[in-house]
Amino acid sequence: MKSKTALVSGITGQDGSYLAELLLEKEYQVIGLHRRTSTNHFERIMGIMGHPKFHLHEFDLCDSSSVYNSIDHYQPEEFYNLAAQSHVATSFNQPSFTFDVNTQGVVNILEAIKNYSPNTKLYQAGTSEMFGRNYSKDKNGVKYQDETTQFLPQSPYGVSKLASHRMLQIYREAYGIFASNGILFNHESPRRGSYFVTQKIVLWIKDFFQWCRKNNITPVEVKSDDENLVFKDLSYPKLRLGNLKAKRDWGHARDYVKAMYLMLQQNESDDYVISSDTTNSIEDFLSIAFNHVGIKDYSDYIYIDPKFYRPAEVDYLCGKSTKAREKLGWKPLMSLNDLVVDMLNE
Ligand code: NAP
Ligand code: F7E
Repeated sequence: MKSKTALVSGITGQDGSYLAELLLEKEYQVIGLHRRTSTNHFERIMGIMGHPKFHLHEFDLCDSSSVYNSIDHYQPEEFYNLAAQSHVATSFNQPSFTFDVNTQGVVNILEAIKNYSPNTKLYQAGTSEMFGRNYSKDKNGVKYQDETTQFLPQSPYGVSKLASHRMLQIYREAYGIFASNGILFNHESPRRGSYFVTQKIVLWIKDFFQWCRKNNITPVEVKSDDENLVFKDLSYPKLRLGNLKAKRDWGHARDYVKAMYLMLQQNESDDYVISSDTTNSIEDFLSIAFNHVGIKDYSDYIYIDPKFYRPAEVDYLCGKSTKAREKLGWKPLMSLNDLVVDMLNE
């Protein structure tokens, strides 16, 4: 039987790398779409480079001709659009660029599928950021977000993703294209970008422990001054963070890419929340991570830097993924604790 072909944009990112591994296990031919960069950015996909069913194809989501040509050329059974300007804080500094990639880029894909490859099934990487400040409440007053919760994005990133979410629904209804929106809550892994808060915390802990080892210092021996940790005449900068009160629903990226795949195996396209259905603050994440390395109280090790506060914040995210669990048969296998251990051990 001829194997299916999947185009995966954002192949050099966290999710692209895990999804490609999953699809290769399922014997797909995987075409990884990547943009040209001046430095090598293939770190996350080194493990699959050279796989006989894996190929790279140069493309930029903002260049409509490259989007049209790749879809027309490969006529893929499935297209997973994971490419994005994905950093929320950056979207406040670069709102136009964020819209070019996250919204216009998606319109480019939809138009290409409509005109050149109408049987291609599309997955679009939507986000819990679209809920922004809004939530629903269950009968016990517990706050959550699911597919019926109204969107109220709080960032240019959230708005750009909401526009593309709606565009998929319109193309689905107007032209009969198979186009499914994932509404994914935060998912992390050892491959998470270093500017996201979980990885920033984990990398700081690793670097600090390495510095301690190099200088024969026991990590709990250091003293705290305002912005630094000090030991005799040595000093090490504290972990600088912004708002620690925000709550996030964190899962493991390896679990979440399975949901993307399952969405495209259905007979009908639809929209699905994918989440762990639990919520924790940045403070909770800090406690778990520092506890794992033997530090009971993290407070002396961090410095609150106003630079990392956002102009507008999303305070509370907690998904309810009942629909995905019932219709797709999906459920996450890794807890937050498992995730932290995996990130620290890498
Ligand atoms: P990521 O690690 O930041 O990866 C983003 C990818 O998009 C990178 O491969 C990047 O390429 C590529 N890209 C950016 N602009 C592009 C352009 N103009 N043309 C082609 N490629 C471009 O993001 P992720 O965490 O894997 O997330 C995957 C998707 O899920 C994103 O759309 C994100 O917005 C969405 N999402 C993520 C989460 C989460 O918690 N991780 C939650 C909900 C939704 P370079 O390597 O060249 O930069
Ligand atoms: O921030 C707070 C920050 O940047 C989480 C993306 O994958 O998930 C991600 O977006 C929280 C926020 O993720 C720092 O204010 C405190 O409240 O790790 P983050 P995010 O903004 O939730 C969604 C679902 C996506 O779709 C996005 O693509 O942590 N925070 N101090 C900090 N955040 C960062 N980055 N750096 C800090 O120093």
